[in-house]
Amino acid sequence: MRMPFLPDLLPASSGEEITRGFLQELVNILFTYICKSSQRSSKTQGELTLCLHQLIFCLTLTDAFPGHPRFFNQLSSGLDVIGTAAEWLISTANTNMFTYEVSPVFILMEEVLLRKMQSIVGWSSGEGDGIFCPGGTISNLYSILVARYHFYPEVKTRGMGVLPQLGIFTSEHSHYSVKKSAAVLGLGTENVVVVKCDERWVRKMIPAELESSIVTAQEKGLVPFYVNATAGTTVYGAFDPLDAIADICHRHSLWMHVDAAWGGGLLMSDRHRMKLQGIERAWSVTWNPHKMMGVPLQCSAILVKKRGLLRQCNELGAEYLFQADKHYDVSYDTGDKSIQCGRHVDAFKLWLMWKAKGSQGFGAQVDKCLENAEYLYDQLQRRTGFELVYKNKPEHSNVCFWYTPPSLRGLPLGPDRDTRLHQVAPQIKGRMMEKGSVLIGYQPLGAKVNFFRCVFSNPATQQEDIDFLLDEIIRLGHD
Ligand code: ABU
Repeated sequence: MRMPFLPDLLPASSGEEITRGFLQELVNILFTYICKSSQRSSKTQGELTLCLHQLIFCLTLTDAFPGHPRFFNQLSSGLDVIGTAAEWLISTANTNMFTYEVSPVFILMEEVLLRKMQSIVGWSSGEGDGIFCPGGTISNLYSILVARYHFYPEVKTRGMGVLPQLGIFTSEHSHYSVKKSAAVLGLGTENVVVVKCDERWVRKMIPAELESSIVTAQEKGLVPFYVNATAGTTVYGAFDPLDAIADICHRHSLWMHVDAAWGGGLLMSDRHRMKLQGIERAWSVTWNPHKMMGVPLQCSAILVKKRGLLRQCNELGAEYLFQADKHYDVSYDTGDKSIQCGRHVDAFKLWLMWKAKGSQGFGAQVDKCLENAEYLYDQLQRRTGFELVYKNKPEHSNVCFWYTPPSLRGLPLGPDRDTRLHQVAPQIKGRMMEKGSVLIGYQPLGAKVNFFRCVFSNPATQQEDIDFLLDEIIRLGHD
């Protein structure tokens, strides 16, 4: 049903006043939302009512509020006001990132940002290319796509028939997007070789295991071409040993990708960037500013060391869009580097936040999140009923732990206790969601029964929120 006032809004003639009233009401609603979601007295999830009186329109949604200081559920959280303003501006501009002619300033901003990120990764000024794309999974997919094209450029025109059975290597704690990309690209998930991690230390890929997996795969007829190293695994926040992996890739002439979707933010911190030592040797890097740097979703980059490869791999030169005889330098028509056609202006959010905070501001934000993780780690060791999943100090802001309610504490270790402990985290989380007081994720992993994963990426979170989380788990974990 069409709303009765709709014909009066711009672009209707004389529509300015009604449009101004409508948008001002919307800004008030959004402002209320922002205030509410940052207040500790608000719920971390619950009903969100949008009432636009001018529209005689009310909508009630049930949703989570990732900007809430007690939202620990996802790697992306927080609500940055500058980033939000940028997103509003982008929506209003409603332009498209495929050609310079429709987005001249945003295209140049993207270029400036990509170069800055490449230099932070450690590539020299003559090196580096990239593009912003929708999320870490798509960035990882790009890395496999360009790696395959680098070794087998004829795949673009002649298809899969020209390829041998290619092998991809990634750690057992890497993100599932590596397997997903192998499926999407027709390489097959069974040709993704999962490399063992060090279980005593912090779940890093074991370089010797990588090397022996490569040799074994070759003996079985697979042709290795690509290794994914993870800088900041999703659950444990572990950093693979990048230099050692780079040595192996060099020895075997393999493409080295670093999935720094989660860990890339640490490059902004003088205190923590050495955890990514060796990233400069990667041939491609995934980095999600929408995670640790708090840029509003989505903002993800794929960086490729070899200039021109992305374009060669993906360009089709559709003549209605990418005419070669335009009056400007068509290398700025960056859209053909992408597998998309239309593309959202994600780079502007990062650009504006960088202008506002500077690199130091981002660094301080990252340091604060890691301090919060250390605080939680200390508290878990002091409090009764909590147990760390691994004992080492966290490298990133992930802290994984079990809570054992009083009724389970006397049980002997074994399958019965495990079965009951497995049910604890989902039950507590269910109670959290009903109450809306705090939100945290959980998962099983390998032989480990369900445990909580707390992640910090919201600069609004304070130590009092961490105390609250632990107290609330105890309250909600009653038998
Ligand atoms: N790459 C998506 C990460 C999902 C999470 O927040 O755990």
